[in-house]
Amino acid sequence: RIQRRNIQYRRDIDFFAPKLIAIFESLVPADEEIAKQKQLINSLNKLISREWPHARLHLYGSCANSFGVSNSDIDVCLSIDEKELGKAEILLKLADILEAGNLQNVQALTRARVPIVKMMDPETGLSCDICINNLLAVVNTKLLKDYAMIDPRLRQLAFIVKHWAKSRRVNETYQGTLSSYAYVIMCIHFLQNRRPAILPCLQAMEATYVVTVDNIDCAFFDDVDKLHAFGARNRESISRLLWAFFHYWAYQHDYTADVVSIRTGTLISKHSKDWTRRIGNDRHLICIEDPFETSHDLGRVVDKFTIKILREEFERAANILQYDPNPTVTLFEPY
Ligand code: 3AT
Ligand code: MG
Repeated sequence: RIQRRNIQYRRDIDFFAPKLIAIFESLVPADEEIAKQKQLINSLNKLISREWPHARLHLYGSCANSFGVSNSDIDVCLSIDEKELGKAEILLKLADILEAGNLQNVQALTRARVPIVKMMDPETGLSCDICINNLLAVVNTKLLKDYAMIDPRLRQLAFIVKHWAKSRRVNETYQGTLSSYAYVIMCIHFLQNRRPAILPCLQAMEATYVVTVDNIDCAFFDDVDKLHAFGARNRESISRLLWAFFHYWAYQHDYTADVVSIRTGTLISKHSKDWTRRIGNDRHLICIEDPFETSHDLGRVVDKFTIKILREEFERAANILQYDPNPTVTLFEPY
């Protein structure tokens, strides 16, 4: 199936760049929405600190990594050092605190893969999920946010790819397709590997941010203000990049041998990670290494049926961007 086709861009490839930018802009949340999220976190922090003075809430996921579209749910992590209580007990107590604080639809899902409390704030209308001590997610949120500040084309590309994935229903991990987090990592990897490169590899640079979370050392260069001109030598438009992204995943990526790794900034081999065969439920049919939990393949949810669906969708997108007269409409047609 690997065709390694080197197709030339259509000659008018840049004509739809302004349309893509307009789509990106329509997806970015307004400042008021960001302000509402901060307001909610502040009021929740006050509620919680009465009961647990040392606990703190962190925003993570798309509301904090700068890849969130408007009206998405907000992801919150409670960091708490409670020796006596187990996670489930903390969640149940948290649910009580929130109910007493007049939050609505409070539900503790203690047996989910990632146990959370769900709730809705009637004042702002925002829904949020609170998990406990998932600090690696807080650190990977910061990594994604730092990458986004280096070159504006990362956010543009990732918003459009996420929008495409939602429209085509290939952003549903419980159905065997990829998470938003995985798509953003794929975009970062892609931009690290343009020539000239559009993004550096922050984890390969001198570390200015170092934390240890769950025995994993997380270290990367985070003084990204110094990198704002990093991608300037590459002048590719967003339409060219989107075209090349889908061409890569449709026709060039070697699914049998390669692992996408933003930690190293290059492709690494499945062989080196022992990801060449199915182990338990991990099938490794599309391999995307988590930047910190390096034994974690973000593609593990993909099975022999959904890999076909994904690859057909990559091909569909590549062909639309190559031939369709109205690519910015056809690309997002609902599945
Ligand atoms: P949406 O806008 O909600 O679709 P998101 O960025 O919030 O996108 P997810 O809902 O997929 O992304 O995940 C929320 C955060 O949880 C993102 C990331 O910090 C963390 N996360 C998600 N999946 C994983 C994973 N497999 N491994 C480690 N961290 C993850
Ligand atoms: Mg989310």
